[in-house]
Amino acid sequence: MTTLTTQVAIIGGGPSGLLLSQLLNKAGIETVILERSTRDHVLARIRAGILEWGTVELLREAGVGARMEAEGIPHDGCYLTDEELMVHIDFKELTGKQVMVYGQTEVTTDLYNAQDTIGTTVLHEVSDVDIRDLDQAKSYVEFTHEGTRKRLECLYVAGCDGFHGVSRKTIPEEKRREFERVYPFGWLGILSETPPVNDELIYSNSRHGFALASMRNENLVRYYVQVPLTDKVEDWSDQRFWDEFSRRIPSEAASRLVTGPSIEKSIAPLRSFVSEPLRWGNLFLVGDSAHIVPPTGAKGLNLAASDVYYLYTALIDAVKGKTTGIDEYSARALARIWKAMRFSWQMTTMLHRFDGEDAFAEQMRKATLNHLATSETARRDLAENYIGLPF
Ligand code: RFL
Ligand code: PHB
Repeated sequence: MTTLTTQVAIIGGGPSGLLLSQLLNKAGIETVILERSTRDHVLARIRAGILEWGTVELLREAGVGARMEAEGIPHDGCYLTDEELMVHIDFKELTGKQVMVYGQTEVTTDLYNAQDTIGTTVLHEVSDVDIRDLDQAKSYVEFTHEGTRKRLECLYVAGCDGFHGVSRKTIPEEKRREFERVYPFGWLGILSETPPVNDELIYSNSRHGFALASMRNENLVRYYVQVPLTDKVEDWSDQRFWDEFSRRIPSEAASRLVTGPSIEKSIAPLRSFVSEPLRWGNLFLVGDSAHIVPPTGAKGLNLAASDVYYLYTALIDAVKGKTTGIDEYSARALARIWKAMRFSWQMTTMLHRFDGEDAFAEQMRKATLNHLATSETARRDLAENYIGLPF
C-alpha cells in the first residue's frame, strides 16, 4: 500500500478544508487534503454570498484577499420587510462595520489557486475514507485514490467534509450529542445575469411566503423564495419563479425588477443542527461537518471560517507542544456556534410563514418587525449578530 505522511490530514476540500490548509501552510505546517469530488464539481456549487468582516480579515490573513478586495462589494446595511413595514438595518451606523458580498464559489476558487501556488497536496476523487487510531500519538487515514488503497499518516485529522461526510460519524455514537431542528420548507434559489433589484439585500416576509433578494455583482443576482419541501426544481419554470418572487418583494422594488433566464436553480432544505463535541482524540470537526444553520442569517460559511480560526491557531501551538488551544477548541468554537444558531433560528422564525401556524404566530412576527422599526437597540442587536460576533 502507498503510504503518505503529513502533519495535518484534512478530509474535504470545500471552503473549511481549503482555508485551514492555506493558513496552516502559511505557518509552515504541512497538510494533505482528501476531497471526494472533482475540483470543478466543488467550484460549481452555488452557496453562500455574504462574508462577515471577520471572515474577510481571515481571508486576507490567508493571503487570498486581493480579488475579494477588487471585486467584492462591501454592504453597509440590509432591509427586512413585511407588507406594512420596511425596516432598514444600517450596520455601518449601528456597529461601525460592514459585510462583503463575495460568493462562496469565488472564495473557493481563490483558495484553490493559492493552494496551487504554495504547491500543497490536494487529492480529488478519493473514496472510502477511513479514519483510524485517533487515540494514539499518531493517527492515519486510509482511502481509495486512482483505483488503489492508500494510507496517509498524520498527527491530526481535520474533519472538513460537510454534513454528509465521514468525520463526524467516526466519533462513536454514544459519545456524540446531536441537536436538530428541521424546518417544514426549503429555499428555491436562482442565479441570473440581471442587475440587482436593490442596492442592498431585502429579506421579505410576505403573505405569499418569504423571499430574499441578494446579489453577486452588478449584473448577477441570487434570489430566493420559500417553497414547500415537496416541491422539485422542475416544478419551477423561470416564469413561475419571477411571478412568485415579484409578488413577495415590496411593490416598489418589484416595479424595478429586471428578469432574465436563470443560469442555476436549486432547492435547499432548511435545518439547524449541532453535533457535540467537536474533538475526538486527534480528530477535530470544522464547519458543516459539525453544524448546519438555516441560511436566513447568512452564517454557514462564516461559522466555518471562525471554526478554522480557532483550530488553525490551536494547531500551530500543538505542533510546538502547547496543547491548551486544541484542548479548548471544542468549547471555544461551540460557544460562538450556539450564538449563530440562535440568530439564524430567530431570523428564520421572524421571516417565514409556517404551514398550519396560528394567528398568534403571525402577530409575533409582526410585533418583532415593529419592535425593530421603532427601537435602535433592537436594530443594533440584529446588526451586531449579522455582521458577525467577534472571534
Ligand atoms: P462543504 O462546503 O459541504 O464542503 C465539504 C467538502 O467535503 C467533501 N466531502 C468529502 N471528502 C472526502 N471524503 C468524504 N467522505 C467526503 N464527504 C464530503 C465534499 O465534496 C465537499 O467538497 O462544507 P464546509 O467546507 O464546512 O463549508 C461550509 C459551507 O459550504 C456552508 O456552511 C454554506 O455553504 C451553507 N450554505 C449557505 N450558507 C450561507 O451562509 N448562505 C447560503 O446561501 C447558503 N446556501 C448552503 C447553501 C449549504 C448548502 N448545502 C450544504 C446543501 C446552500 C446549500 C445547498
Ligand atoms: C446569498 O447571496 O446567497 C445569500 C445572502 C444572504 C443570505 C443567504 C444567502 O442570508
